[in-house]
Amino acid sequence: MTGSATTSTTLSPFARDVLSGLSQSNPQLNSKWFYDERGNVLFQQIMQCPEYYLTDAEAEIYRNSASELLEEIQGATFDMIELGAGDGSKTQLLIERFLAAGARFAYRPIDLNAAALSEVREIIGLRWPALEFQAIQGDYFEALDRLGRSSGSRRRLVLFPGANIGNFSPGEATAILQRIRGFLAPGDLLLTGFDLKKDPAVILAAYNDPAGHTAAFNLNLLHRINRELGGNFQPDNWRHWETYDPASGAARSYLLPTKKQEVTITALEQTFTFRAWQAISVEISQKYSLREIEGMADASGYECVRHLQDRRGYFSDSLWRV
Ligand code: AVI
Repeated sequence: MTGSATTSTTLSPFARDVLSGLSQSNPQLNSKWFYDERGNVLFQQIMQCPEYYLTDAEAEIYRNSASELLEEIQGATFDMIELGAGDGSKTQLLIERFLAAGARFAYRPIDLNAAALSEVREIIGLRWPALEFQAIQGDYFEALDRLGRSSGSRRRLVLFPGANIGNFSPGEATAILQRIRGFLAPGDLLLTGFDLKKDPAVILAAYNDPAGHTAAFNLNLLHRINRELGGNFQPDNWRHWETYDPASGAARSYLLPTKKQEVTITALEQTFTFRAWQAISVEISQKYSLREIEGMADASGYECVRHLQDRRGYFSDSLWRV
């Protein structure tokens, strides 16, 4: 890959990230940019694929774990803060069970996607109009900043669902979990969804569904660059490629050009040349063992209280306490 010309205009965060990612000798794009309007639709389709076991596994855990969570909260009034709420459907399983058990709590979902949050607001308003509800639009830490530090007078139960933590390297994940801890007080709880190490064939199938939803989701990033930054990627000349390393637990997605490509991105005033089969790395989906999760709790300043798992042992929502 080679770049030519320089850019002097002020770039959007997306443009800046694309410029720095594609300028590296091993080019990369950050998976956080997958989620434009089209990307959100494609991700919903992935979550409905039979091969993508993560969503059902976590829903099963949420359906079966309300009483264990309430046991740890010990009757306190609490704020349930959700990082990356999406459509909130899994969390509604918990809310339903918490309310049936007489728990006293407010629900405060955080998400970048304003449309998803207003859908959640509407559903919660219809199903449980008396439930204290506050949707906060923004990235996790902006939103947590707005909520302020935990006073300790009202417990916090922070949900970090969906194996979103897996989209960061283990080092970055530890730093994020440490940072979340800064918003919590002793006794507060964090429930994080981790996808577990398992049969590599099961993992590879989840990120390589035969219907092609995952390929379309990843390739949408090239379309997004074309749409928003005036790029001329030819997505038909790129292939989605998934790998899984059972030793490290890293599932990685790449986009590979099937022949040499010259791509001009107008907003960056740059032309990038990709050799045939020169990979752009686009996503990590890190898998963990229970021991690694416990080590991460330790390294980020929590006590690991328990692992809540689905019956197949594919996924763990691990409960940590400050
Ligand atoms: C959002 N995140 C946890 C998903 C995952 O499993 O890494 C994103 C995804 N990428 C491809 N399929 C799903």
